[in-house]
Amino acid sequence: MASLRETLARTRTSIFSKVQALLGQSDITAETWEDLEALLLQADVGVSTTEKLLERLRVRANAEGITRAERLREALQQELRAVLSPNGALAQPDYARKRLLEVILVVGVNGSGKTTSIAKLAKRYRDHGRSVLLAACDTFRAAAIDQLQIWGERLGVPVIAGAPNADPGAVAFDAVQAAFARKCDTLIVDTAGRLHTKHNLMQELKKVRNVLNRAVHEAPHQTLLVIDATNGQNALNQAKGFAEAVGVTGVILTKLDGTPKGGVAFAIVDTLGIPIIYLGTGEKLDDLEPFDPDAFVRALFEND
Ligand SMILES: Nc1nc2c(ncn2[C@@H]2O[C@H](COP(=O)(O)OP(=O)(O)O)[C@@H](O)[C@H]2O)c(=O)[nH]1
Ligand SMILES: [Mg+2]
Repeated sequence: MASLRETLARTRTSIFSKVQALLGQSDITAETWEDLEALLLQADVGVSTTEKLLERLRVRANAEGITRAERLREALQQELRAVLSPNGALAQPDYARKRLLEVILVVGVNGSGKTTSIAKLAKRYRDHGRSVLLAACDTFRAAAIDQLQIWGERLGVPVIAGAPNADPGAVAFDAVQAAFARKCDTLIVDTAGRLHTKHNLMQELKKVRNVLNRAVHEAPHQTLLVIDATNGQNALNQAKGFAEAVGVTGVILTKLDGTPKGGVAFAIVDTLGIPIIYLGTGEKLDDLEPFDPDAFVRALFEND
């Protein structure tokens, strides 16, 4: 399993090492602010979150009499951490069994890493003693069903699937019945990320959600949105669509390992107001880790 430090290597070496250098042993000048803004934007922190961060730092610099760049760096790290954990509370994954059947709905655009993340989640829940069942509700592509079934076989986790183009709501319904019959306590539902139109996709996801909700009290108990970090700011617009259609309780941010756009994590939490629960750090089963805001910011500012 890759360390967070390795996962964020590209974001750090291409951008945050420059922030480090900028906020070194020197006095703050007008240029310091301009360069800092440019670097945050390059890291895909996004315009509104970058402005918010700079405003807070300016207020603090005035109030606390900060004139040295190295003190501004400390303040920046604090503010970055604050962005990632807005309520001060950590959104940690919880594997304790609280109900007969916990339903986790996973949504996101095609290729974002849903199916892979579901396999990783299934392994985690299983390793925590949970009995997992998977539902292949991405019936739009036959390959998507096969992919989930292959992961299921590798993990020894049952997969409920329908025929290609089957009604995803019907598959979801069957999966709930199968979960009860087999006394499984965790149902993870894979969904399509692309249909003929975005409207169709959102309608289909709402339908799956409603089927789950009618079949299991308060389901889905988690709705996780998978976001591909390499999409940077574009991912934010997609995310808004999913959040409006099905409600999203948490984000799995994938492919951080291959991108300098790791700053998108700040934009996601700040502009969507949705916590990041996990990071995808590679393509293997163990490449998923609970999101830790402090460790994340620390890894961005480590020395290479
Ligand atoms: N490097 C990297 N690749 C990932 C990660 N998560 C998924 N992938 C890859 O992204 C591609 C699409 O993943 P998939 O799960 O099929 O996406 P889906 O269409 O949303 O179900 C696959 O090649 C995965 O191996 C990650 O965290 N890091
Ligand atoms: Mg898939």
